[in-house]
Amino acid sequence: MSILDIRVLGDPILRQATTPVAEVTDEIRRLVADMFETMHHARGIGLAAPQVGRTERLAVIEIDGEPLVVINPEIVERSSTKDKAEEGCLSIPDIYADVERPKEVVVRATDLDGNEYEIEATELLARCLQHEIDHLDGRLFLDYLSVLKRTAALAKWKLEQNKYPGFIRHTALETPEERKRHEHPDEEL
Ligand code: K1U
Ligand code: ZN
Repeated sequence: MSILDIRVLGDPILRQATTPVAEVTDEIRRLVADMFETMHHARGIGLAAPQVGRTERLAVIEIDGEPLVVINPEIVERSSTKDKAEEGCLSIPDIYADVERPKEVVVRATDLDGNEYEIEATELLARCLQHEIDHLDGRLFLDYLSVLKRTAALAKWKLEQNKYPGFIRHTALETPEERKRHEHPDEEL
């Protein structure tokens, strides 16, 4: 398994729509294993293929030790009730903002055995699924912010982005101090 580089804001791949996975092959399973390893190393709760420079429509999530692989995911139902909570993004390190999203969603996806399934999600899982599916459609959480908040977030990012030449975050090379700095402020090691 390998820790992959993560593409950061400014890399055009983060704005491209992905291509559905035609067949779940061993190559797809290897990509998924590498994405889990990368997500764990970066201390995230989700990771979508474009974030590691790939165009396949798939993402991985792990919340409370429960791994979830979503291949070709689609949201088939959204609650009308909305919820606002803070989000971060491994492709926009150190920038956080409150985002309003449907509180509950039903997602249809394919698993690693090639079987279709549906998952009803609430709370953080619902939020994370929406965040990852947005990545697969070329959307980022910044797109939901007011002009004022987006401008402030982008101004902060301007000060950070020179740390990532070529829009690449060399995840495997980050020192323990850097990894700790990128953690969400509420998180404890
Ligand atoms: O896709 C990504 O960039 C991963 C992202 C997923 C995510 C976090 C928060 C809400 C929705 C989706 C992260 O894992 S960011 C790091 C993180 O663990 C975190 C940040 C803010 C709140 C909770 C967790
Ligand atoms: Zn993200």
